[in-house]
Amino acid sequence: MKEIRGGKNGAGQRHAVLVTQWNDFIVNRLLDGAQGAFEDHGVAAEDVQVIRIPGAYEIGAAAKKLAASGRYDAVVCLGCVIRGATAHFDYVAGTAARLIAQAAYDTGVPVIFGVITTENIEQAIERAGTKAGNKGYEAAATAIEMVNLYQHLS
Ligand code: INI
Repeated sequence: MKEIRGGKNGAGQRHAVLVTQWNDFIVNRLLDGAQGAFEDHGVAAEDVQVIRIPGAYEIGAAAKKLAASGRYDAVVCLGCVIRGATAHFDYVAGTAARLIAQAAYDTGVPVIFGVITTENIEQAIERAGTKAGNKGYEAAATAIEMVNLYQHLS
């Protein structure tokens, strides 16, 4: 059997990182994690463009524009949606997840879902560099691997 795998070397790759301003005390920790992953895997700091965006609801459309621009090999989406008392959470989180997937599907560029969706603030903290790892690190490492994988697939 033969196997294809993306690999973790990000040297020469260009990444866009979309970062929400909502829940920035959590999301900035995700961005720290993403930065750590880029450093660990050889992506140069000048090849990473951070873009601040209002909320997770806006991420999908902006991600599609960035992915279609030809300027980036991948787009990493970082955000945090915390459930409140109303159905707002479902609309915001659902739209973010759906449109991020669609941006990747429509453009053929890896668009990575680094948006944490939690029941409460404690769960968000756990996923932003404490008990449950750092989802920003995981998202950036996934982006690097997907760029390498797509080079093998096309
Ligand atoms: N946006 C988030 O990124 N996280 C949230 O938890 C959140 N809550 O709870 O409402 C949130 N709302 C704003 C939304 O993403 C849009 O910016 C807003 O609805 C304007 O379109």
